[in-house]
Amino acid sequence: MLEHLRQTDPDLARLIEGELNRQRHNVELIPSENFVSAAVLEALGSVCTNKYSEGYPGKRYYGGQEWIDQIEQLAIDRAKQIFGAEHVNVQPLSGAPANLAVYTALLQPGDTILGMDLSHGGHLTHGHPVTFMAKIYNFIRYKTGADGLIDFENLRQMALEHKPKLILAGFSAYSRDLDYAKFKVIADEVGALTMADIAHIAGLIAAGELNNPVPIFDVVSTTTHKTLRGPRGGMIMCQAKHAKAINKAVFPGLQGGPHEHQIAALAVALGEAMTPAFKDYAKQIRINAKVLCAALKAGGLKIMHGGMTDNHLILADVTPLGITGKIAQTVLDEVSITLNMNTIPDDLRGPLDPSGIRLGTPAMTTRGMKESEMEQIAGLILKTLQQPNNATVKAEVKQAVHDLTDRFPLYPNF
Ligand code: DSN
Repeated sequence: MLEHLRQTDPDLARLIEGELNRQRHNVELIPSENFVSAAVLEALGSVCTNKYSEGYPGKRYYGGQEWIDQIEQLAIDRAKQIFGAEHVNVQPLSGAPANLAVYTALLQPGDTILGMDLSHGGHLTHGHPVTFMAKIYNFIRYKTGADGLIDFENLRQMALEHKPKLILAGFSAYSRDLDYAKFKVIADEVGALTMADIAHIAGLIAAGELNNPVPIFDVVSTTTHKTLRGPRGGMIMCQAKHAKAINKAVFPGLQGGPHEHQIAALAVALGEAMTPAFKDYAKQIRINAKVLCAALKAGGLKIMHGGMTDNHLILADVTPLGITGKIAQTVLDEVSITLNMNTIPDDLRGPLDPSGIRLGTPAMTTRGMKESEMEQIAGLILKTLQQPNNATVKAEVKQAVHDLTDRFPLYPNF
């Protein structure tokens, strides 16, 4: 890799090699990250980046689309088959633009959207006041209850009171599977449309490991680079009756020329997601998350959302150990273990120094790690967090992390 870049731009080549080495030697636990295959990287770095192709397959505004049309159609067809979708748009540049496109397609400015509160597991684009979307639409937010699970009674009361045009199911920091039928019943009761944002769990749904909202919801948005293990990007799946509105919202409503190199790489990832090996991968992600979760809980971390995980991620309160999420993230960075600090439901601390950490298993499962490695990683995390100021302990942990990652090579042929 980088054979040309090393010649033409050694400064940049050195920086990319630094990042590759970091990825090789770190235990990567940010639950939204993953390692794509070499085949996905090849498609992403392909000549498709040279092409403009505003429009959709068979209906473009520029000539020379005979190959690009087939590439985009292949991605669409694979996504339709995997998720059982009536219509798919693969052009959103990432998750936030995909969500904005859904709102643009289905709603008018000022309309009400009922989504999940950020500190309870939702996402910024589900209506956090700091987003531009929150200036356009009237977001109201449901929360989790005392048991750590989504409080459907409260959600229903909010829906009855506020009569949202759209009810949004989805999260970026919630560790349980969703009962989409329950959302649908409430939405039908108040005449709301249904949207799911499956950005974190698309790969687990693709493999049949988690419930699939696509057959019963109006629209489902996702990113393509998390558990789905594709390139950075977004995708919208919807019922046929919304197809025209969704397509118009993405282009020309919000975007210009699609990134066809990214769409080509998505086609590769979707092809991979159809294989038995990917099903095994998704199953192992969940097994690994359960093992990691149980070991951290046994070590004194307070696990949110009912004390367990159904999916790939874990949200844990680290304050029982006498530290904050920021301290945890910082000291774990020092020992080459990467995760992110995160607020916990109704956190009394702020997002820049919250009470919790969020971690997950997609990336390390891609490396081939299984239950015993998860036990080991949990032990290394706990050892570090129990003595965050002990330099000897941190040196030992860092060495153990490097020994562990060396046993599971990343991109061995580069
Ligand atoms: N940044 C992504 C995550 O980590 O969940 C979501 O946007």
